[in-house]
Amino acid sequence: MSKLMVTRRRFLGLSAAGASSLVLAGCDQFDFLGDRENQVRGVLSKANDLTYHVQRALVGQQALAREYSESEIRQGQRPNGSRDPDTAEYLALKANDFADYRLKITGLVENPASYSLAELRNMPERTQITRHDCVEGWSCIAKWTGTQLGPLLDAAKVKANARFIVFHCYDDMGSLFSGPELYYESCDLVDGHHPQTILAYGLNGQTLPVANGAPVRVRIERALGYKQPKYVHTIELVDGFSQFGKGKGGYWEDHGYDWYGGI
Ligand SMILES: Nc1nc2c(c(=O)[nH]1)N[C@H]1C(S)=C(S)[C@@H](COP(=O)(O)O)O[C@H]1N2
Ligand SMILES: [Mo]
Repeated sequence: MSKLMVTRRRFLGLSAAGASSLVLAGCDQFDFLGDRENQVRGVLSKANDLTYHVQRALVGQQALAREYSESEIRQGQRPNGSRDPDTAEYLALKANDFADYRLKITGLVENPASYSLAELRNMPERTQITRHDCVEGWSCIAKWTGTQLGPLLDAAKVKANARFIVFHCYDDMGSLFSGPELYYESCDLVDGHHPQTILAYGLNGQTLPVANGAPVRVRIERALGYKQPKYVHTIELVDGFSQFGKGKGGYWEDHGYDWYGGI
């Protein structure tokens, strides 16, 4: 029994180190993650599952991601992925400077809610300077301003059977070939209530630009770039992911990335 535990611990240590050095090493090492046939990907997913449980147990559920000072912001937040969504719904909202935007909270909640941008901006505000790490091998330090998700979840009264939070986005990542694939992401309730999990409407002291997810994008600071959904319109409390996309909990997860994506 104890021998097994030691072996398992050693494996955990090694896999956590392996995963983070891959993140630091940059883009080349990560390119294969998109390849479904690659053997290494299964191993990495397993390491990631273990990292998730180990982080939750050892790091503490609400440990903060590192925050930086103004002087460490060296450049603008580099836009990546969708930069200018062209779905009809999004274009209509953008044409009116998002005056008609509503953020909905739905699913397994007692009190479904819907908020305008003005209402979100009037809520208590949190500003944090954090580092965004994209698996493509680049990082940016940026200042994000928004309102915490936790109090909104409390106001919505999350039901006891809810386990995850799904973020639905306006942008379509699909092609003629694949058909529509709307971007979506998810996290657990611990990350949903984390003090640095915010619905961001400001970036580096300005209104959040379209390229970075206007009018509202979520920041989940202990996770990789693809776990930071832009153009969010609905926050849905769920007990599983099977009814969304290919069932893996996010657009990039459906294409082979790991669900937890912790850093
Ligand atoms: N809706 C949506 N959210 C998204 C993406 C996207 O294409 N669409 N790309 C993700 C990826 S891979 C990264 S690295 C970040 C990029 O955020 P930025 O454009 O503000 O740098 O957004 C993430 N969230
Ligand atoms: Mo990314």
